[in-house]
Amino acid sequence: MKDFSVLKQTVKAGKVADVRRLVDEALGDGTAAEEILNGGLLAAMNEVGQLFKRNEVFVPEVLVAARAMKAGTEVLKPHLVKAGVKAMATAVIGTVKGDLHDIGKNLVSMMLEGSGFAVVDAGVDVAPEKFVSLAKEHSAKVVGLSALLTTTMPSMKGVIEAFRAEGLEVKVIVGGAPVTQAYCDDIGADGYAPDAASAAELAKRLIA
Ligand code: B12
Repeated sequence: MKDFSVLKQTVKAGKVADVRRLVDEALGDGTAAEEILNGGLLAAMNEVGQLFKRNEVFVPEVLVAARAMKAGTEVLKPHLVKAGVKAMATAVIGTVKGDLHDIGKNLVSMMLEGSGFAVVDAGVDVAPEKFVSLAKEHSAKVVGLSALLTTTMPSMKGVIEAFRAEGLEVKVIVGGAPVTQAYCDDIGADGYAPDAASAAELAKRLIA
């Protein structure tokens, strides 16, 4: 595995232009986009998450790092998507009603695209009816729901009920920091994944 320590440090420091340049250079050296994503950008964000948990950094630092990570992922995106060739199915993804957190949702969206899905991003604060109408409009096979607040998690159940009421054949997957496999089972979702890479694997498995 390539040494991504400089890239990780630069993400953590929030240096947007430098992150873009380093990602570009790594691609130029022939490093696979997925390796840069996992070993550099996501690894750096993961470390920031650990520091945040231990109260060694605070929300502003997390946001600054997330912005730099996002800039890096934008450089990678066309390469990740290219690797996935033709879209095998459409996925609709969004953050549930009342919830404005979108960093994790955007990562999942990107990994889904990287795995060959066409992704319709419903955005944040998405009402159940909106998920249903977008899934219908785009004939989605997978719908991804993200929630970062314990207060907005129950809205996931509402979305699942809305889909079941319509009798739509979609696989609903759920995730976000407070969501667990137990919660997924409890609300009758089709699957749960703890991170973006496993979310994409799960989605592929569910439609296979
Ligand atoms: C950044 C952040 C913010 C930013 C959001 C910016 C943005 N554009 O997203 C801002 C500052 C706006 C914010 C606001 C608030 N926040 Co906030 N925020 C965070 C923070 C620090 C990081 C979240 C994050 O982006 N993590 C990084 C990403 C990569 O991780 P992730 O989202 O978990 O996603 C991964 C997985 O969960 C999974 N995944 C995610 N979605 C999905 C979906 C599917 C389908 C699947 C399969 C997988 C999956 O894959 C992702 C990638 O690996 C967390 C703390 C934390 N440790 O989580 C608090 C946190 C979530 N926030 C919290 C709170 C309380 C708030 C506010 C209410 C604060 C306030 N008083 O105003 C508001 C709420 C606004 C709202 N209505 O949503 C609390 C929630 C507590 C709780 N028990 O509910 C937390 C836990 C902080 C804390 N310890 O108190 N926040």
